Amino acid sequence: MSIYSTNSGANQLMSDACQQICELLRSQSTFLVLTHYRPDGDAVGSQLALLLLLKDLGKTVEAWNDDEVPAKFRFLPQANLITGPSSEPKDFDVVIAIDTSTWQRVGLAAQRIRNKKHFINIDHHVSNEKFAEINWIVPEAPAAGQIAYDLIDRGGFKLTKEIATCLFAAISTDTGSFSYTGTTSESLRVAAKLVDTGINVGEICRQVYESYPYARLMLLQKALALLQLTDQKRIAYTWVTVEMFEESGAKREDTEGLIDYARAIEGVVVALLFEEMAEPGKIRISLRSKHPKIDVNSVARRFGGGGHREAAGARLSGEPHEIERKVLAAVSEALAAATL
Ligand SMILES: [Mn+2]
Repeated sequence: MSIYSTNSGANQLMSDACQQICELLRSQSTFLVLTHYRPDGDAVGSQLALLLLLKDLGKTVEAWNDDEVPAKFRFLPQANLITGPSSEPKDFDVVIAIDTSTWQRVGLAAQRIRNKKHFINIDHHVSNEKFAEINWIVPEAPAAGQIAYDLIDRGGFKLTKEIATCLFAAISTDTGSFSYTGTTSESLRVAAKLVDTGINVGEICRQVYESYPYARLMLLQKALALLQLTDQKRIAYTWVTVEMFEESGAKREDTEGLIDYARAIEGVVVALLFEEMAEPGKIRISLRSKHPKIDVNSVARRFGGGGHREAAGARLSGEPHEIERKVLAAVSEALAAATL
């Protein structure tokens, strides 16, 4: 019984997708598991869980990412099996993308697939473009890892301690340690099942949340120094610049979670982080909403991005101040329209 099964037609469709995916996992031989570049905990955890599952099923499986596994997730079982994309195009029976809202977000990997017989897309982003042949999109799941759990459960596959470790890291990070609005009783039930396999919750959380490099703190210090409040202190935003990365020695992956400091300020409804990319003129924006009436996914979509109602992002090109002005105006407009 699916944890998402209801009598609605949409859920019936999803459940069919799950069934089709289970059949392909059993019947096919060679697999490639992909997720988005700049992977977060949910991306790495879900990707690894599928890789481990397929290995346990005796399949030939690869997992690629344009970017390295962030240091704090390298403790995950067999994280070293995630490699860069193959230098030569390769054939696979099945290509799976997980936690990836658009096919473009798998990056270079897309160009290194020659033939694929089947194409699966498993995701929880409401903005998912349903780019594959089989699309299993569950926007109500707070983490892709929770959908991966459902797949294992419904498929009758073995939930090993290694897989459970990956899924716990995935769900824990995407729910803000089971604290964001999207966290449901199902998330907690799934977490309980994962803990039942004997995983070490304390150790996983210590690795993920209490093992930050000192350089990240130095980057945070610089970002907090630039923090601004606007719109009757309902919008908090800050910047991380190329210069700040150079001065602090922090890596790109170290920006993960920085926005939470802005988000956590009393009275703040929307938090924004502007990040200057290495490529000149490119800015990455992250948005967080603390109010159910404010949908930052729709704000991000105006700038060619997307995500979830409470957490979204986009990449823009242009002059930094001009981008800041445009994006803040859009957020301000969303606040005014919501009449909080
Ligand atoms: Mn996710």
